[in-house]
Amino acid sequence: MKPDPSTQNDISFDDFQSQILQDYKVAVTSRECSLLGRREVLSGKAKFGIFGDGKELPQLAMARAFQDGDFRSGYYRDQTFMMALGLLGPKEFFHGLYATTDLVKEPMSAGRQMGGHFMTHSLNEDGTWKNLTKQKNSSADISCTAGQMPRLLGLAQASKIYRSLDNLDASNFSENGNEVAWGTIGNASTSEGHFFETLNAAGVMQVPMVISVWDDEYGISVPAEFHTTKGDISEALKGFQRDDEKSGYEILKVKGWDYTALIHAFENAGEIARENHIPVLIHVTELTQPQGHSTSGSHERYKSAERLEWERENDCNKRFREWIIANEISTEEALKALEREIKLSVRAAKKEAWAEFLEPNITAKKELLQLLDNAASKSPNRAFILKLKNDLIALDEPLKKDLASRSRTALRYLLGEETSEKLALKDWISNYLDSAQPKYSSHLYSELSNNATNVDPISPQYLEESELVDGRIILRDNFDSLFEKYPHALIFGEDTGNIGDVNQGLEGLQKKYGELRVADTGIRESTIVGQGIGLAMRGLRPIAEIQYLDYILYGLQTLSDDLATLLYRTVGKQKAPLIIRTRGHRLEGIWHSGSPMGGLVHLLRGMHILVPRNMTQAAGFYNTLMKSDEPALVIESLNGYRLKEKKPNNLGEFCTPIGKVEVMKEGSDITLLSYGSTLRIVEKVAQELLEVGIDAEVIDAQSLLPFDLSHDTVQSLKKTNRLLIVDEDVPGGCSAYLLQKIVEEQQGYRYLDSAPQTLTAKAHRPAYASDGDYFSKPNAEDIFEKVYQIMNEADPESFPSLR
Ligand SMILES: Cc1ncc(C[n+]2csc(CCOP(=O)(O)OP(=O)(O)O)c2C)c(N)n1
Ligand SMILES: [Mg+2]
Repeated sequence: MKPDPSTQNDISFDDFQSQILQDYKVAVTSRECSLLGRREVLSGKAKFGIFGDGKELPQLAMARAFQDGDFRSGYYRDQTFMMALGLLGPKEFFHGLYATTDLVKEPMSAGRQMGGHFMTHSLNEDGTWKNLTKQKNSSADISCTAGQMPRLLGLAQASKIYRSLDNLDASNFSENGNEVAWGTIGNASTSEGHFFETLNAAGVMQVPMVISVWDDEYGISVPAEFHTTKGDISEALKGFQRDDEKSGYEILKVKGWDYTALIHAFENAGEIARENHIPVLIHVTELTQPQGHSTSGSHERYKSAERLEWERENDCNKRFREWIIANEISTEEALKALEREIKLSVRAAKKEAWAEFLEPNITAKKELLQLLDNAASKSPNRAFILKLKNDLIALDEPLKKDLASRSRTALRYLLGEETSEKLALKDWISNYLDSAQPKYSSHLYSELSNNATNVDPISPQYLEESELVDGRIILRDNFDSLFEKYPHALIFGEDTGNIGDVNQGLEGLQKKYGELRVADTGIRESTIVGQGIGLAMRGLRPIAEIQYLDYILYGLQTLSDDLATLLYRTVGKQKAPLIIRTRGHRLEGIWHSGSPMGGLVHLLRGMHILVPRNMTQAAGFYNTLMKSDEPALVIESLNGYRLKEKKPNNLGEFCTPIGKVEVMKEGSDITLLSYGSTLRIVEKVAQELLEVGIDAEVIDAQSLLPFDLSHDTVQSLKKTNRLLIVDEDVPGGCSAYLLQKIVEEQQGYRYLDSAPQTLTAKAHRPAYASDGDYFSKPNAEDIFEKVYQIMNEADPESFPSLR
């Protein structure tokens, strides 16, 4: 019986046959990589392994439906898909497993990510965009299960935006919005909120997204009935199915070992999504895990003998092979020969990769042995150094850490010696560390010349007759200028569109720029963030609004794990210049006056965090960020929208510098550093302090990440010799971060005559109403008394005790 090629797009039987054999070749290659990969981990050459075995067949089908310009947002099982598209070969696969730190050899992350995390390069060497419509794209994976989902929404929505807005230059990103965003997720991970949130949002927005669920009925050791209602995700999601009256999803269900059904399903899904921008869910069932979940344990511990037997019988590669033979596409002998050949070539690739991984270390080892020998020859501690040398000789397969650790230890035996041999060793160590460290630490922020901290500051300009207006008017009119100036800019969030945000900073702008550029969203913070990430990865300039800072916690996982790590984990090969706009600090109550800045500055390294004191400064930050290409969080002061500010006449142009503090009042007795809403109180108190003879210098931090790049704060300490940091975070929160920056990094301790101190909110959340605020956050009297107390301690005669 010959298989019927009629499910294909009218290809000949010969083509159909060679397509099948090509797919089989990839399936076997991928499987062989998984099998050998596991052994590499168990033998200690690689640290951890998680592989795509048992999921090969559906990925081949997905690859066949995937077109240039499309994007994948998937997870660690997708090696076969990457191989089928020619984006990953066996040698790169093993380089990934070993963590080779060379992006040419290990294009998925230069060893920063575990194997099984995939990406393609969106950016050229100089940071400019590649033409993404001419390549197959994979957004960089993250390990957190379902963490790939929020981003998928934005990747899909970008096609909709490009199809709908016609004044956009889409040349590198889209051809009439014809690109599909393909998501993959494990069955158990569909239990995560991110999955449901994304699913719902994409159904509402009707974007070209195809989500494939690889269902192997387990999430590590836990079977389906613990994860999913009815133990079956497509069954549970039936209400999402579109019908004649209402739009929704096309939901397909297909068995993971059924080649023709898979090809058919993915082709069908691709067409529906691509042409009509209808989201599709493909539930791929009956998949297996031939080697268990990962190298961390064996599945024999938790699967029954029957289940294990079923998995062996229904292994998708095995059934594909049987089908090929039964349908006379090839013969047992021919397949055996092919499999033998593949085995040999994968083994050879593995060997080559390991040799290439070791090669620089072996070279460095030779150099180091010579240097140790030289140093030992002149040292009274010769025996100890030679012991280190011999230990090193015994290491046939040295890691960088072996070399760094032994060479640094050797220096301890050379203490007090001043020979040229010791000097040579010292130099070698410094050079070695200097060249190794960036391989692990570069690209936390943009290393390009147009990065956000390099944007030239431009002051706001005022005319004599410039009017005083509510702060929100400055924001609104500045956004208006920005949307005019940047056709790729768009903003969205809860209540952002129709009413122009809850504080009317976007009043009237939806009418002017349309519902796609100034948009309302559902209440779903993590996919608001993900939407922004995906849009930004496809060349748009999104501003995602989180209604209140307190609710950023819902989006924090996506911000921290995905956005903040993107440039780092791709070594600068992908970027998402997303601006998060939110409002926080002082207002009222436990969930409307939060200022969890310590948490944010720690969890969002890789982003800029800006805390403007007023709306002019805020607008200036947006203008600066739009000129660069880095992700940032801008926190507007909740109680500042109705305060009067003078309206600049260069809206859209003036730029607040990032990483620069501003001295608000000069003084000689003490430096008061603050930011956001609290800064206003500090400024007021500084005036009151003058009345008791204390002349405080007041500094606005305004940019927390990065903070004070030119070290201006320590200049102030040189003058005042005293430091108080005031904020409304918890004790030991952001104020402790600032203290570390000033005292340690800027070496402020050298100039202090009093203990450096912090004044913060109470450790609990702020209580409601004016009294709640007074007793929860630092108030004017607290600040006054704290400063006075510091002065009293320093000079009790001039400043007798107050309270
Ligand atoms: C947020 C999060 N929780 C837990 C884990 C640990 N973990 C890794 S894989 C996994 C199971 C995932 O199962 P499933 O989604 O079915 O994918 P499969 O590995 O079976 O293909 C778990 C719990 C994780 N990586 N991320
Ligand atoms: Mg699973």
